[in-house]
Amino acid sequence: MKLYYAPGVCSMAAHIVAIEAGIPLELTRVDIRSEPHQVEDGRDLKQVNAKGVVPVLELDDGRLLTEGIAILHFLADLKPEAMLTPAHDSFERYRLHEWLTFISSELHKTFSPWLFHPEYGVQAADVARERLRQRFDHLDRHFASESFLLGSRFSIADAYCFTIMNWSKGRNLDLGPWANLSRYLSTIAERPAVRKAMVAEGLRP
Ligand SMILES: N[C@@H](CCC(=O)N[C@@H](CS)C(=O)NCC(=O)O)C(=O)O
Repeated sequence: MKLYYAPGVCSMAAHIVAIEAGIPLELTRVDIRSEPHQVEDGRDLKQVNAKGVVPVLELDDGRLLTEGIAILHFLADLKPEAMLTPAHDSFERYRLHEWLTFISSELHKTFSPWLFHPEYGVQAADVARERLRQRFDHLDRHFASESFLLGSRFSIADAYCFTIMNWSKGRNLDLGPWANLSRYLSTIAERPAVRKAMVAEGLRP
């Protein structure tokens, strides 16, 4: 299987989950700063995914899966023994969806595009930062008593949350005031799978 990725962006969640689950992935790098976004083999990303974004998972039979959350579920379901998602018939499964939706709509799409595209302007960036700070409050309250988003066990939601929260660096969002959230992120950063993914993507030595 092949993961189309760009270093440090939302595709890193799928990369982390694959390593956590012991699923070998071939990594195909995409330059999302170039226009059009160029795949390392020279193709325009839109030839792979008409939506023009990563992540894209290419299965061995050639089928393509897009949308990060769908890819995270797919990978976790390939290796249920890794227990990266709660059982299908459990209430916890809905908690997982609750967190994944929160990360996607409240964190991911508030960081990006508002804090990544200067053309939106300083005012839009300030509004986005304020919205994010409120979301950080919510996470910080949660991590006052819980180790992971689902309580005591790491899940695909943590891989996604860590990946997006890692964008705070360099976005004028000092996480100092959110001590519980900061502790959580430091713990996740030291997981072997997370370290391995970050090293492979050139984010740490
Ligand atoms: N809805 C998509 C969004 C993916 C997305 O926003 N990918 C970003 C990187 S985090 C991207 O490829 N951006 C390039 C662009 O917008 O041109 C998902 O959740 O997978």
